[in-house]
Amino acid sequence: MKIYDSMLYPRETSKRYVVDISGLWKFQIDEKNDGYQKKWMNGLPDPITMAVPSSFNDIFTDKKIRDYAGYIWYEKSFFVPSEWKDKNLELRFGAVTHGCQVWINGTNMGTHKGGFMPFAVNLEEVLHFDEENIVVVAVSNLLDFTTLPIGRTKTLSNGRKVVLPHFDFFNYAGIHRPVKLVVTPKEKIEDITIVTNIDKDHKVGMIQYEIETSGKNEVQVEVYDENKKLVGEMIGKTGEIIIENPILWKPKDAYLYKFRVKIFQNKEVLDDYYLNIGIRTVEVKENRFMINGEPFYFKGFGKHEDSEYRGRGYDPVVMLRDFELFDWIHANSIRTSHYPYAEEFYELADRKGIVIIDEVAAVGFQAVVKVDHVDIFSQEIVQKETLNYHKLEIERLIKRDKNHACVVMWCLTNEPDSKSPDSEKYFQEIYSYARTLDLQKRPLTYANFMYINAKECKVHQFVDVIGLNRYWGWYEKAGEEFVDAMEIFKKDLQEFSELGKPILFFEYGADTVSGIHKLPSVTFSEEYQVEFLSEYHKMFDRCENVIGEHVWNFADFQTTEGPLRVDGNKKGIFTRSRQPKSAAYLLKERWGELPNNYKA
Ligand code: BDP
Repeated sequence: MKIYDSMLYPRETSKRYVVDISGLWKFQIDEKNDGYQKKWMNGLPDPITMAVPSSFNDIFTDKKIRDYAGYIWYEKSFFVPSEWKDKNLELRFGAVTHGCQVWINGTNMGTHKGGFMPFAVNLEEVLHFDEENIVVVAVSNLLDFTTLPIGRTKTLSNGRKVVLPHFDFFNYAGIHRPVKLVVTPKEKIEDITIVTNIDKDHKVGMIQYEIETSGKNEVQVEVYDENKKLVGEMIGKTGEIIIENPILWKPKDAYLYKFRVKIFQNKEVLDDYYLNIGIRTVEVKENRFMINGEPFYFKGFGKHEDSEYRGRGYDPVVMLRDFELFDWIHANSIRTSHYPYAEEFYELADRKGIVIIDEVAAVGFQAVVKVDHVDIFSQEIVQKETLNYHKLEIERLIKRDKNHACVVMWCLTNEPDSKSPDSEKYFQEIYSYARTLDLQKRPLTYANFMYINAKECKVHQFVDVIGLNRYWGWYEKAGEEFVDAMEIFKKDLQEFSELGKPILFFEYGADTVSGIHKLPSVTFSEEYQVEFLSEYHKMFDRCENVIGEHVWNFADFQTTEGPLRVDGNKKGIFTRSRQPKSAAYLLKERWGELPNNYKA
């Protein structure tokens, strides 16, 4: 196989090397859609310079390029020394949005569908050692009913194609995450699966593990504590390691053990790899979400990977600033709305004790706007192709993120048209499939659309935690009618609580243009956002089943243009440049006071 999913995070160890080939690449837009025919895979004819990782869109001043729909091409040269001839060599892409085809030295390596997951190409048969190698990537940003997220393409009167996302974030595209040359031994560790457990008194921690390697040699596992002291070891590809008096991984109080795996042949080490793992348990018990046997209350945000110029491209500076702000505002959790984030985000969340609800890019199932009055779940293509692809993306997500202590729940869709009769069989299949994949048996959730109430919704029956996205008082009865909005909200919440499951607010918020102040408040002012959130908090405090609050959104973010959007979605508690609006101080105060086990 020349192109394949690559879920183990690339790390340097005594037996592995990683060379980051991100930076400045060659770039060309395929405006005439003839790059393939004109053999651009052998080298771009008229390239300009492009940053990797980044979205290409916001680098340009030309609107036609920013909004371009179709193929964009990237090229880069790299070298590999002949000293590495006996190694396994691959080029690994953290994520390319939304799909691509890759060539190495003119050889077609295959295609990858999906914009948020890592994949690699094997260089073995195509590489020129000690000479220049060329990688060319043709990237598509097109959307349809079988992509995740879902959208469509529209042709304007002048013949130009534009993408019509069925979702409320800009359709950024490009090589969004780092590209790395990964050098590993021929016989290597392919996969590790960890399940941790603790006894009732928290005196004994258990680490069950399964390791896959590409060969037959013996595997040795060592567990080190944070003082680098060896606290457990074992020989064999599967087993259980007992840790006496373990220090547990807790929200905002993380502790990580180093789980080191080596392949041995006689006394020689063939491969060496490690994971940073936390010992913790998660489960839903009646109407509570338990971490380490104790009820947990979620305080935090739905977010986006979004920042100026970079668009959706990974940037460690932006990521670190975001984590700094999570601490400042006393947030303990994040939902990776509306797609899986860069792997580095989860590594840091493990370290910082930020709890993650990990979401697959299944957004755009037409609850918000019924384009052309189409009931999306009644489409044959959706029930077949999209369903299978949705399952594949869940499988990939769980495979990539299964060992992160920070990940406590999987969110398998955002705001689908769950009123549609055909949504029921679709999601029955999705949820029952997902339950077979995670050995940690993490709870499953979804985000319900506000216009589909508890009686109409056909999805909540399949989940462990009901996620609600609510904008009563914004899209419905905003401003002076707010009191009436709260009456609708009360009834709506009451009906969902009667289902007896835990309820997590995944979205609530109001667009707020930073700097607009008005007394008394008006919509879009900072005062209105503060009042809006305060009224929602009263409802959450009164409802026994509410186990958490994630404000929409952490920061302002870019969307498609339209009359409801002022240079993007302005529901951020922070501006797009990560500075606080007034509501940030309200949340800081509230969340500083609410303990992690609020409502225990
Ligand atoms: C919900 C979506 C989210 C939007 C938000 C909003 O889940 O992506 O950005 O509402 O309208 O429909 O602000």
